Amino acid sequence: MKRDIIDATVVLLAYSVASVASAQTTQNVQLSGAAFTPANITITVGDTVHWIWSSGVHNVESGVIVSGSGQHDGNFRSGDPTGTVGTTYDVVFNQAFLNANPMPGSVYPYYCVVHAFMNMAGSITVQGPDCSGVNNCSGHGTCVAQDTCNCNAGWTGADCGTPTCSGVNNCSNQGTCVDVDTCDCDAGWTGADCSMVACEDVNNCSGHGTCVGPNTCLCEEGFGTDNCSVQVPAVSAWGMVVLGLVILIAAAVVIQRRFKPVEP
Ligand SMILES: [Cu+2]
Repeated sequence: MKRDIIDATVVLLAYSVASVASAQTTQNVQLSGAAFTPANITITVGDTVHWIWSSGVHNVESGVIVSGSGQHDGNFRSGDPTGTVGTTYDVVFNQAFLNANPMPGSVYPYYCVVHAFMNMAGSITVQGPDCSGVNNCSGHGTCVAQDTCNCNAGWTGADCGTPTCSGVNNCSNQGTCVDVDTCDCDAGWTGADCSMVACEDVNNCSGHGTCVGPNTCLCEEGFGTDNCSVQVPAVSAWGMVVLGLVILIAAAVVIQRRFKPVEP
């Protein structure tokens, strides 16, 4: 019992791996009596339809039956009718075929010319490739093959889910690209491309300095600390003049006292 479950699991796993790995498949259609079996099939771009003559005299011709007779549209034809059992005919419905033989909705009707009067007909509906494995290209690209996206400008990644910032110098390596050409700049940097210095973490230099580096202020005279918010004593020009005068007067007094003539 347990062994059976394990075996079934292995088979299921092998099957799912195989169905993922083989992107392009072949669909068989039997020709017998006065019918194609199965008559109407849906395939994916790149798939092959493989017709097999099982019994009777038939051919495969694209087109529709009008009033019991086939109207060939020129898309594909197996050749003249044959009754040789085991005869096969293949058509690969790849993108090149679809481009060369476009049909509304990529639906390809066909018939057997011998049994058109008995309405022996079929159709092949060709669907685009499936990109559900890559989030359907995230709405930012075109599914060009099984789980293969062609991303729109501004987007990258297997699922086209990653924005690019090539239009803003990739954020100058000083920020994170968060949307198409939209940067979230690192601390100390600003601008669309994060190339300009910012001082937002040092109160923009408190209005008393210049931002000269990332969160680095050059304070104007009279202000100090990292954010230039603290007033510091400044030696002004007038201060220097007053200080000079005081020194001169003091020196004069000292000199006068030293060389003062001795009182008789
Ligand atoms: Cu036929």
